Amino acid sequence: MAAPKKAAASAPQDKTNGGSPPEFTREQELKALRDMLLIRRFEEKAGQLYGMGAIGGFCHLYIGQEAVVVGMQMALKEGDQVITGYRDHGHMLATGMDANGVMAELTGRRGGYSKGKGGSMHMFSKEKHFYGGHGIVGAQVSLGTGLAFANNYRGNGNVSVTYFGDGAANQGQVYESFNMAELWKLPVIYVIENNRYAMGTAVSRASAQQDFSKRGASFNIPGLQVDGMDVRAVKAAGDEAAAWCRAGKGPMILEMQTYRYRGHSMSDPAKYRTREEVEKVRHDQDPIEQVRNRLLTAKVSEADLKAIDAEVRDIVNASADFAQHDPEPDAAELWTDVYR
Ligand SMILES: Cc1ncc(C[n+]2csc(CCOP(=O)(O)OP(=O)(O)O)c2C)c(N)n1
Ligand SMILES: [Mg+2]
Repeated sequence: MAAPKKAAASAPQDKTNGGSPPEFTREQELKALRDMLLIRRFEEKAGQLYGMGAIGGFCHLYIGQEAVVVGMQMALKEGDQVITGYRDHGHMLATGMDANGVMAELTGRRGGYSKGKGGSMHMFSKEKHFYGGHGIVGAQVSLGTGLAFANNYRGNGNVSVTYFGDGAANQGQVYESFNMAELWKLPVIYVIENNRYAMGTAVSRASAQQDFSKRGASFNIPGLQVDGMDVRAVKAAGDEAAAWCRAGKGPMILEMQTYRYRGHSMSDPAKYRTREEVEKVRHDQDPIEQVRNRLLTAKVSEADLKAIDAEVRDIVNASADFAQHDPEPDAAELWTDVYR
């Protein structure tokens, strides 16, 4: 019997990011800290406003996962697109979308990205190449593949970064998309944010193959497992995947091993895991503390770090203020932006 063919010989299949990732420059560390802190504080504020009743509907917080979007964004260039599911505020802020517009959308106000009519899961920005914001689990995977198809057709050199969760990775349309993406060598980075749970279901209870970097193996799509709590490891993997895509080699999968500190959504009491489990990740692996500690070791002053804290707090407080005072959309807006 002939020996089985090795899948994609030159592809970095099965490679884990062992050892230390490449160091960041001081500027990169400071930028990563600032951008992750903005997401953390924004999400904390959104959680508060939700508790006060100022935000209604679904609201899924990204706290704990910040290094994934910030590291990936550092690997992208202008024109690259981002698309994700409903845990999306961090992705929006990372692409440079305005905190006021995101927070005002959460509170259903006129100045929100969808004029207050979309809410947490449905925001878009053509200007920042952010394509949503999708509430149907896995739906963004075929759409993100379509973005890559368009890039390929236009020959514009842009990459589509398509984020989805460990739970979404079990959806059928993901594999239809994988097949076409590899067949047509589409420039798409599939970022699987493995935060260990899909709602209240642990990965071990729902997934036959728990190494998500191998999920493209039968389509010859290479994959990497990445420490998604270390922004440097994320950026390095993002660089590799973007170079792979831009060289016309097709898609790549990045499994980001990460963790969400909060419940699935604001209404989740999170009884499926222990408080100790959350505290351990927070204590040992927090993505923001990792950068802060490295900066302090590199003798960046406490005052410089406090200035970043203050800048971020100002942006977030201003967004909360705006989001509570901006008027609600006019009733006539019920008839705009809808198919009828
Ligand atoms: C097609 C579909 N099935 C089920 C749901 C309900 N649902 C919402 S989120 C979710 C879990 C998804 O988990 P995961 O992909 O790991 O993403 P995470 O919430 O961890 O970011 C489910 C089952 C849905 N929104 N859409
Ligand atoms: Mg998950």
